[in-house]
Order: sequence, then C-alpha cells, then structure tokens
Amino acid sequence: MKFPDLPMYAGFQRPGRFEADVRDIEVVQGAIPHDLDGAFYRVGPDPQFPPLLGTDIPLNGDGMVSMFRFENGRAHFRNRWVRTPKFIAEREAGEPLFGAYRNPFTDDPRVANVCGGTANTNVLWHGGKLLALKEDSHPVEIDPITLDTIGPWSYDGALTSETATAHPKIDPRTGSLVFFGYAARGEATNDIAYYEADASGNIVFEKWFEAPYSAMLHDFGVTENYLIFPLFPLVSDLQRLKDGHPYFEWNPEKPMYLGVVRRRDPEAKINWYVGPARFASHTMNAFEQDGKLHVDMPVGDACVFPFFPEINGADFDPDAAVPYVSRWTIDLTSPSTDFSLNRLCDIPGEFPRIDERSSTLGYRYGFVCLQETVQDPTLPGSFTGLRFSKLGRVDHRTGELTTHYVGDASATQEPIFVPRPNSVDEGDGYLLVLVNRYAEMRSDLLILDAQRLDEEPVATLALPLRLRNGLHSTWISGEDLTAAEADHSRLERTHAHTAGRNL
Ligand code: V55
Ligand code: FE
Repeated sequence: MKFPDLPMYAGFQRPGRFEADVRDIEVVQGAIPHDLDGAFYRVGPDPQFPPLLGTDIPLNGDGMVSMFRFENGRAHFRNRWVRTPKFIAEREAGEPLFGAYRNPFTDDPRVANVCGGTANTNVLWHGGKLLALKEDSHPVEIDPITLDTIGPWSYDGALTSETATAHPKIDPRTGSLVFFGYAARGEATNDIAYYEADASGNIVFEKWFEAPYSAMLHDFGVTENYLIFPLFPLVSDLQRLKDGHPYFEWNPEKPMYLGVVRRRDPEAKINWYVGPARFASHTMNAFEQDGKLHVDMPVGDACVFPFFPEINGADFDPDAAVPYVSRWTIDLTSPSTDFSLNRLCDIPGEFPRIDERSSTLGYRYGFVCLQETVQDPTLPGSFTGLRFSKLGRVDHRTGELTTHYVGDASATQEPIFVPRPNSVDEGDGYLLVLVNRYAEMRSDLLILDAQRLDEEPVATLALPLRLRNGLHSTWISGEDLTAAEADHSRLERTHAHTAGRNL
C-alpha cells in the first residue's frame, strides 16, 4: 500500500483515510451558541486505495462524510466513508478495481457489473433521508446518526435516469426537490432527465430532454416556474473514452447554452439560448423578475479543471479559468436566443452558498469563498493558483462586499449558512466553515455571524486532525435529528446493506 508521489496526494491533500469520532471538540476561541442545534455534514473525495492506473484526478476519490453535531454549546465530530458498491468491492478485494474517472473501459473485469459511483460530491437532507451524491450515478442513503451506509436509493424505482445531479434544489415554498440527471441513458449520452419529488421524497414529475451536445452539466438554476440548464463545452464522447481520453475535454470552439424549461409542465419544451463558450461550476441562486430569468454563478472564460484538457492540445490557461460571481439574464419576452452576462463581484470566488430560505426566489445575500493570489509559494493554491483566503458576503441590494480573512497559511472550504432558530429575515444566522491550517496541517471549524462577517468568529473549534479539501455540505436541524434517532428501522436497513459484514 503506497500512494504515488504526486502533488494531489501530498501535503494537506495527503489521503486522510481515517474513520474517527471526536467527542467534545476543543473550542479555542469564543463559545458555541446554544441556539445552534443540529448537524453540519460535508463530503469529499478520499481514496481508499492508490489509483489502479498509477495516476488519477482529484474528483475521483471515495466519498468520505464528516459530521459535526452541535448541541447544548458542544460539538461532536464523526468521519465515515460511504459504503458504495465500488467501495465494498474494492475493500473485499483488498485492492483497487476501478480505473480512470468514469471510464468503465479501464475497470477490472471483476467489477464489470458494479456501479462505479463514489458518492463524493454533495450530501442532501430531503424526505427524511440523508443522501450522498455523485453526478454519474444514483444517490446513496446514509444514516444521519451513525453515518453508516443504508444503500443506493432509486426512489423506489422511479429514478429511471442512470444518473442524478449532485446539486439538486429544494423549493422552500413546498419543500419539494427539483433535480435532474445528465448522461441519463449512459456514459456520454446527451439525455437530460428532469424530476421533482414532493416533500416526502416521492417522485411526482418526470420529463426528458436532449442537449445539443454531451457535456458536463454539474449544476443548474431553479426559479419559481423555470429551470435553467447551463451547458458549457466541457464535452464527452464515447469513442474518445474508449480510446483512453479523459472523460471530459474542453472545446472552446463550441458555444455554450442556457436551456430553459417551464417547471411541472407535461408539455414543456426546452429552449436553448446561445452564447460564446464560458465555464461555471456552481449556482449561487436563480430567480425570475419582470419577465426575466437571472442565474448567478461564478463564471470564467475557460474550464477550471487542468485535468480535463483543451481538446486540441492547447495549454491550460489558469488566468482564463479564474471565476467571478456573475449574473446571466434571459429576457423571456424577447424572441432572441441571446442572453447577457454581468459581473457582480470584482474578487474571484467559488463555492457560492445562500440562505436557502430564499432559494429559487429573489434574494439579497450570497456567501462565497474569495480567491486571492498566493503570496507564499510554499502554500498550496487552487487550480487557478489562487488561494481561498477569505469568505465574502455579496449584498445584491447595495452591491456591498463584506469579507472575513481566515488568516495566514490558511484556506477556506465551502461555507454553509444555518438560519438562526425562529428568525425570518434572510441572512440572519450563522456561517460555518472549515479552514485548512497549513502550518499545523490541521483543520479548524469557524462559526461566524452571517450578519457580522467582518468581526471575529463567534467560535473557533480546533480539530485534532486534518480534513483535506472536501466539496459540498448540508445542515439537519436538531428536531429532524431527534426524529431520525427514534427511527430504529434505519439500523435494520444498514444491516441489510452490509449483510452483517464488517466493512
Ligand atoms: C465536479 C465535481 C465532481 C465531478 C464532476 O466540481 C464535477 C465539479 C467531485 O466530483 O465528478
Ligand atoms: Fe459541485
């Protein structure tokens, strides 16, 4: 057992590979507010085994879920891998069996019929289930108390797409879930399947569309009445996959599209608005106003992933890939297929989040990790060479940007907004954020007051361990957790999934 000597497995990004519980995390500054009751869950890639092919891309590690349970002014930590079918097959073999990212032609024949999903991208609490998500496969249900894996979840068979996005949206008016799968009929197909599930988690609407080309569709926009699918030319092709190319390749000669669909309309068609190639990963929010649709995303001129190269062999351009929070606007009253793009923030940033009570609606605040030039060349940067050194709160009403610097030799991971209990005002609550402390090779969890972001944290929790960069996160209220705790059927379902094996 040894990981290759590659930067992606070195330093702070050295695989964590531990499952641990820390009761009562040390609070080294401030105090945990007593009204913070619930749990913060985040997931990220953390490979169980060294790469079968000697190298890999950072998006391909096995999903590792971290949980921070806040209760009575204390916080407890738990870390567990998701027992995906891939994880179980490799653990039982004692060696890696899956090859390149999403490339079944490179897998060991022993796993020819095993799902390769890693459940490493997002966690979602909806319909009484905690789901770990990866956009190339079905969700995997995990136990919100123990973090044990309950098993793949296909909505009782109603999820007919082979895939489901890692960035579904909850409509706060109804509690329903809006989501989609791309490459929905298999690798590199251009089918998009759109679903809505009611607040109890039953799929109640399904409609299929075709994209103008097969490409990554990582996130989307949802408004009260519309969906917006932002399609960028990070293309995929089955023959090229068979020939050993990376799953995605950047083709800036193709246009980008915004595909607009009326929600919950059985007759809905998809209308594609067209523009020059741009790239974005994540949606801050989307909303409709006066016959227009607005979608806010950090947008760059080129693909941000160096490991999905330019299709004609051009070098990766880190400057062109720098993303800025921007707004796409579509005028539904105009026959034109154009859209406009306007920058909303002058500092680069990624990992946008909001007070999700305003999701799909007109909103005021966006929270985002801000990126700045790395002053110290010994510190790791991101793909663009920039460091996530600050959190920012963009006030869309005033245009004001409030920032919080997380310290030297430090970087933020994605924040999450937790509403203050019984509050109604958008943005009234806490911002939780994991901070990488590079000098100590350790992680802190900061609790910030979202309305006083520039002040010192409400509390700093010092973890005795290192949590390598993760991706996305969710919050479960204390009330929902108490109900989950009382439901003992989850333990039986976990046992059924693992068949009593000690995995
Ligand atoms: C992304 C992340 C993924 C993936 C595809 O951030 C796109 C974008 C962690 O996995 O598989
Ligand atoms: Fe994402």
